[in-house]
Amino acid sequence: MSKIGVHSFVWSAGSSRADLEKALESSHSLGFNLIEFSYLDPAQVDVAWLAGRLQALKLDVAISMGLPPEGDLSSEDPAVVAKGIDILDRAVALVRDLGGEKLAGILSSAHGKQEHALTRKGWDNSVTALSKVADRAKSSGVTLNLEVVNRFESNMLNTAAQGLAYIRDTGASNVFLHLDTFHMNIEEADVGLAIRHAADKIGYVHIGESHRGYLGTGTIDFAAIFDALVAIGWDDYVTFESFSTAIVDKDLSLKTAIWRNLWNDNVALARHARQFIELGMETARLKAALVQTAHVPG
Ligand SMILES: [Mn+2]
Repeated sequence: MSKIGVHSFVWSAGSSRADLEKALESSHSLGFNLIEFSYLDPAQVDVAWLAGRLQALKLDVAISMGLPPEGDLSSEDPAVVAKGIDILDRAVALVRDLGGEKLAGILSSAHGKQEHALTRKGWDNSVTALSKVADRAKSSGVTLNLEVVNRFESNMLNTAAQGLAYIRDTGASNVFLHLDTFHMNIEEADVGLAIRHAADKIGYVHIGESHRGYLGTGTIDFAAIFDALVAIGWDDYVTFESFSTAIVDKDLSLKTAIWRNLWNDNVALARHARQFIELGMETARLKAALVQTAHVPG
């Protein structure tokens, strides 16, 4: 059995109690083990209630986010960096208060297409600021998982190797990579090799298709990805992420350029994704066992 999660935007981009309840119940009834929410504002959402519902349904939780331009840790403006630190500290507190362990997403820079290349000073500012956040997050038992995204969504960490260099510079033990097959498919020389190379620093995984719709209906070689995950002994969460114009979050849908309607029936989509990941991982385990089995004349 694999540990399989689902991004709540498969269900709803709303954060009303009814929207959250629907997302929780849908995830639970389809057999997912984790639900990922985009950052929820504790001023709008009853965090204690949500933590209780997660526990009652035995669902693990992860929070993801992308820093806004005004909180870009890689800015050369100290006030912008300070704002980014504040945003991340709040997100760490939310993960802790929900009973989770993982903060994920674009945490080292702003999320969005940039009009300038990252500077050395920007890299250093980000490393220094994120190290502080990571240090404080330790006492909450929260890890920071840096999503490596394609060039159109950040000018900082576009490959797993860049992410490894960044983590090395922080010197922190609770900072990991958040890898996403959609982004890796655009930037990595070889997705499977990149997973193997980054093995001991991977903290979270997103599974998404090349067009962000139904798994297996795009161009990503998922067999190679499942093989790599099995080869590195991955036994943590693999979370399905998919976007369609059927469910619109004003901010995220624009930043991720969701212009097409790739599905309407989210239950059918999520059921298919869960089966696809489960079967893919199981098949990869069977293959790994086969190549290790020597049949000799008895
Ligand atoms: Mn992702």
